[in-house]
Amino acid sequence: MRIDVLTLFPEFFASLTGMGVSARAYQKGLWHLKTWNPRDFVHDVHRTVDDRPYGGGPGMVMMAEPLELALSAAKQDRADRAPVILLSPTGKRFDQEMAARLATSQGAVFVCGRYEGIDQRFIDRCVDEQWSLGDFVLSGGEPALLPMLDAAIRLIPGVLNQGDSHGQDSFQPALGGLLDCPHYTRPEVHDGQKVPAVLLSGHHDNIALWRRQQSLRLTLQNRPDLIAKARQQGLLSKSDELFLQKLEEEKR
Ligand code: 4GO
Repeated sequence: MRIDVLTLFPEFFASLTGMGVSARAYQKGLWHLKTWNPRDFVHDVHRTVDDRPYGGGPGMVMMAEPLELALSAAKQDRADRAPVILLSPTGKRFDQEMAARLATSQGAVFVCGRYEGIDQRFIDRCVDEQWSLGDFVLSGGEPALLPMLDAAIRLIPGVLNQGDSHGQDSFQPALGGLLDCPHYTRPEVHDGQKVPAVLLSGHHDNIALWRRQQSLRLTLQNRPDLIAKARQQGLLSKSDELFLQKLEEEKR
């Protein structure tokens, strides 16, 4: 996965290349990153990358030309047909499935906006897709892109050392798209709070059932939309349905 980013703030991405799982994977060459600063492609005295909006209104708009020059350089350097993806609150909502697809792809060229936004002519001519992290407005595309890249990088084969420790993550197909269950480690008693006894029992079927039911309980409580989706996709067993019915009855 090769990631190119058009950004006025390349330093944002130092956290991914410098710390934790993503940094180790970066050092191992499991993913690549190159940033392109539109400011490096303009040569007027003030190295201007923004201007006032036509039609008036508050704030500034990123100019098309510096972005196009930066994008041309990135595309020439990649020499593939990777999609150009703009981070925007009006884009398609990012999810685990998009992370997984990105992780096993050639990668993408991401465009991070600043100020009030980007000249629409750049978007019309150059952008293939628009992605959103969620229903909120940020001061730039960079803080939306960081978590998306983190989510994808940890899914690249070989990044997480233990077999596939992400098969059991929230939203992964193995869990039927449900939320993950709670986790516990030593000590057995922490400040009077015990670890649930079933997890100490060594009875693997009972443990699997408890975890599944915890996932169902948590998902019904916090994300009933995901229960409906799992049901639609035929990912809930007869035993899942009976347990959900019991939970609904407890509520009444
Ligand atoms: C992306 C970009 C929110 C998102 C952004 C999001 N805000 N929800 N702000 O993914 C153009 C200038 C958009 C600031 C940018």
